[in-house]
Amino acid sequence: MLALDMPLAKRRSRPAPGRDDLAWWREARFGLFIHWGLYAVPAGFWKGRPVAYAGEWIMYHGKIPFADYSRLAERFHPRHWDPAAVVRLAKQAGMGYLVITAKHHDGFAMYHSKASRYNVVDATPWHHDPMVGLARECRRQGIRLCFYYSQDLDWQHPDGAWNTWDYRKEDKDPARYLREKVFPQLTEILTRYGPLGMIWFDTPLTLSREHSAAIRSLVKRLQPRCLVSGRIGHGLGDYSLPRDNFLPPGRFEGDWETCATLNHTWGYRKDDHQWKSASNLITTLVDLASKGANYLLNIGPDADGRVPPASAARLRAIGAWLRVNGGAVRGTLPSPFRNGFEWGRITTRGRTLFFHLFGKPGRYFRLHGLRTRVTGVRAFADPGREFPFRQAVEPATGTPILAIDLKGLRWTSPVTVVAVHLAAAPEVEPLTLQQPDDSVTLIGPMARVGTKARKPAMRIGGSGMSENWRNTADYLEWRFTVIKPGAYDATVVTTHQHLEPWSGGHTLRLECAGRALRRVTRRDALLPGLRSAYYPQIATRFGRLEFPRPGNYTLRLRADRLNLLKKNKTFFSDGGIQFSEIQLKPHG
Ligand code: H79
Repeated sequence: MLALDMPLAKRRSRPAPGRDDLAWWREARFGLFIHWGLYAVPAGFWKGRPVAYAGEWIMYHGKIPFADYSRLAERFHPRHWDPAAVVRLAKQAGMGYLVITAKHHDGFAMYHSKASRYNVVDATPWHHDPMVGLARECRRQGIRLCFYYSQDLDWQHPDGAWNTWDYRKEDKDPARYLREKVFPQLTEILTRYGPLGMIWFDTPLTLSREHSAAIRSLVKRLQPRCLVSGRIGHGLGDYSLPRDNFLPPGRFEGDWETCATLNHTWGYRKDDHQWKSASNLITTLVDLASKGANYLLNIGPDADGRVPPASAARLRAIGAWLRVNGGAVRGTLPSPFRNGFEWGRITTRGRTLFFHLFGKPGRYFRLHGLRTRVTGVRAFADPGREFPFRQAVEPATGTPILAIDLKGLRWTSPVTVVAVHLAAAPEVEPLTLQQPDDSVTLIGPMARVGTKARKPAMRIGGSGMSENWRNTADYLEWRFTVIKPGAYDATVVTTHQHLEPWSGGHTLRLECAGRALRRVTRRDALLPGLRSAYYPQIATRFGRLEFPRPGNYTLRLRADRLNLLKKNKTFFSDGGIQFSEIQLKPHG
């Protein structure tokens, strides 16, 4: 499987940067992505017709000959490009870094390159290097400048990957492409614009480990503290990336960043008006922070250099929320719980937990599983306001319960933060717990992978997704605590990337509390929620379980029969079962 994310097994060989090199990036939690290039000129349309998929891929999907595509440069004269305003927008949004396309897959350099005349100064009537002003503004306004650089796909250079309509695949020599273009251009961007926060490499689809390693060492030789994104390939990045727009089922392992769009495209498309709401974006930022990931959110300026007003408005709305609540996001550590909650998320700083309440909070709040003594509860936006709380232990299971009376808490839409101060560093119950709303949610990152074979082939990857679940010997197993005995309905949720086929029709067996429920995974319902937009959450109802008394139970999920279709295999998916979660809810 060619995965964009880095399976944990591979990351073991990842060279560890000095802890300090990642410190600024962890602290920032939130960055601006900018996709800007020649593709902004056609804006998703070629010869009057829309070309499907993200705007920056138009050359590829339209199989546009280089001779035609390169003439877009003659029309690139962005009168409204304003680097000071763009950096100010990032600041207003509360972001700490900015990543701009120095060269995307189309091969066009958006800075003055000596290594290739196919660049914004030499090939356009604008004759202007936008990165000079941008670097200056970043320095002035205090934002880390980073460059995106497509190291593998390049549709201009005959030896670059994936242009097979102009050049024969058999003739391609990747070493020559690296020597003639990638190394010289990386040297340019790393030596001309001052210190860079990172080079954001992307789509490692064809380069060898040796080539990725050579690219990495070039970056580190020229700027030792410059980070290298996980998509350099072969587990050689300084941190990991899941797929575009991915939201994890639970806390990540290690350092991660989710890059995401405000609408659906990265490079400007004039027909993409499907904007995410500000409240969706704020909630997503909180979700990712609680799971230990950065959020890199994209704008695609148009051919005149204008940031779409809908993008700017959303970024400012996030910034307005962060001005009040940013201290509960920036510089925080992830939640001590691996799972999220129906009611919201948790981030941590030292001995303080920040409870991020989604939606309008009710008066009485309860949390299960926090072992540490609480010393005080305050409104984050109004620290003068303290709330009464009580800690107790549920007698039947020993589950610690924290109850807070939030009477008088002022709601800061869409997320309200409550600071919970502890007597020591937070410690939580290790098992999955029944929640105060009586539900139990079992997620991949909380499971043990078992097998009837000698060694499991399936695993839960660092992003929390099941990988290589293509056999009947392996299973997932959870221990969890039931507080309220009774009848529960079990639902198994599987998923897929929205543009790729779902791998369904597998016969799964769920064993728990003396029962075995056997069902074929099918689309009984699509669950709502943040994750569903790019990873539809497909629910299969499995039926009823009985928990006769409070206490700990074990649940096992395995495949009795697989329905592995060739057509479900894609570039990024192995076609196996993509497990998301199991939900247990009181029957009825
Ligand atoms: O720069 C943005 C995207 O252009 C780039 N990453 C973000 C940050 C990116 N685009 N697509 N991908 C990464 C994943 C590649 C998807 C593909 Fe396909 C699936 C390539 C081949 C199969 C899409 C569908 C392109 C061709 C068919």
